[in-house]
Amino acid sequence: MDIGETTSGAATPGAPLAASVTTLTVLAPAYNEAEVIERFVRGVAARLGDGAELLVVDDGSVDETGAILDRLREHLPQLRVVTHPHNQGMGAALVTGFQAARGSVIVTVDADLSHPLDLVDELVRRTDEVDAVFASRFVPGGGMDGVPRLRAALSVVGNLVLRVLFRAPVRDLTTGMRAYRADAVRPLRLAGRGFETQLEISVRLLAAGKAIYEVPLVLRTRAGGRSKMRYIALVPPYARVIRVLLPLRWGRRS
Ligand SMILES: Nc1nc2c(ncn2[C@@H]2O[C@H](COP(=O)(O)OP(=O)(O)OP(=O)(O)O)[C@@H](O)[C@H]2O)c(=O)[nH]1
Ligand SMILES: [Mg+2]
Repeated sequence: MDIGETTSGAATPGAPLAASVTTLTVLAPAYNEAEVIERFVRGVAARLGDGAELLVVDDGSVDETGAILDRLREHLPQLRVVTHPHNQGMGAALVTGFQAARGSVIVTVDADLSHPLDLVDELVRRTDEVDAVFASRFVPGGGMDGVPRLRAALSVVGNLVLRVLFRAPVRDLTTGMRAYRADAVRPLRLAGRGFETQLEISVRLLAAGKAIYEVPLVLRTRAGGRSKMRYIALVPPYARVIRVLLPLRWGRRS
């Protein structure tokens, strides 16, 4: 499998070879992922085709994540790292990544190996037809494997409520594994800084009339390290973002 292709200019005899164009950015937000980041980076790098890049946004990690990325960068030219001096949140890292990405397609994946890297190819391919492709736990064939019960239950119920609230024709509004056409996601003005940003992106894409397609995802539990998800701390930012987004309910034109 080969993720990403290099497109070059027309093969006009005698013409200089056009500089290769990056077509794909795999974008991973990472915060204190020292236990898994090397396995993750090597796993992605092994699958990247020419002209594709892996962009890790290290969001002020205070463990060895930054040092490991520095070392890996020396011999993995496809790896790019953007570092926030202080932790700003997963959504803030995505916003940084969307602006820094060089690919015309951007695939977001968690850095904890909970997302199947073999799915990246299919997500990218489907962006030929639609603006965004979500890897969804809640379409036939999708699910969660080994994810703690409370976490799984919250995801199921939360997504059900959000879907009804926003009248959204998308089943997994909060999934972290997605492919976007860069020109669809980059113009979004995102207020979220944390995990709630995934919901914000979903709703803003729909409100902008963008087409979203879902493919099944079996989410695994993280391969190592500690979860950054704090359930109680999620409530205020989710409440804030829901209040901001409600006027954008899908199908409502106001
Ligand atoms: N840049 C950035 N990334 C973060 C932050 N918090 C979490 N992440 C990353 O976002 C991804 C998802 O975070 P997780 O802690 O795995 O959250 P989760 O997937 O909901 O929960 P678990 O897999 O159960 O831990 C991982 O790649 C994290 O490293 C943050 O504050 N900043
Ligand atoms: Mg995770």
